[in-house]
Amino acid sequence: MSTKVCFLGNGETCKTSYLNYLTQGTYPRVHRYTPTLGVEVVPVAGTPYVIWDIAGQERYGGMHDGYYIGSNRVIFFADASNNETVDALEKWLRDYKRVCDQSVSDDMAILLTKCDMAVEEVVHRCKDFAKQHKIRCFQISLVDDTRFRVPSLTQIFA
Ligand SMILES: Nc1nc2c(ncn2[C@@H]2O[C@H](COP(=O)(O)OP(=O)(O)O)[C@@H](O)[C@H]2O)c(=O)[nH]1
Ligand SMILES: [Mg+2]
Repeated sequence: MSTKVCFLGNGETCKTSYLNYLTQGTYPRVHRYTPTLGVEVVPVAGTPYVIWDIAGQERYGGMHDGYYIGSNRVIFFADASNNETVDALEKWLRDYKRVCDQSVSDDMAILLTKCDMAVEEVVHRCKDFAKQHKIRCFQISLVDDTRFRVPSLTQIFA
């Protein structure tokens, strides 16, 4: 049995970068952004996890709800330098729960990305959100992963 994991969050919050890090061990090329179109479904070798990397932009996101069906886990992404992406977590959580109404907070995690350029206030607001909803929050950076450790999916959903 495989475990479906949805990646949700605004555009440029490192969903695809984290996917590539997990599956290929590659680091993002900063200043190079390629938006995901629709959804990419990628298994993580040696684990039961299959990632559904879903486009964050409304203009490519015609059928978000459809992508959530049958999801077992979810990771919400926000950018530690961008308040808007933290504000949007509320919407992403609501969207997801509308479809996956049995989900519990253990099935969910927040990755607060780009901590190499974190703004303190943004980090605080994200932590508050996580606490309020009892969702675990990990602060990561894919360009400085010695300072901000990047967990594997197994570590996230331990
Ligand atoms: N500063 C910083 N930039 C990052 C980091 N990880 C990824 N990026 C950049 O941020 C953008 C994220 O893009 P992407 O992963 O495609 O975001 P997605 O739209 O959520 O899939 C890219 O331009 C990356 O080069 C990071 O840890 N720190
Ligand atoms: Mg993407």
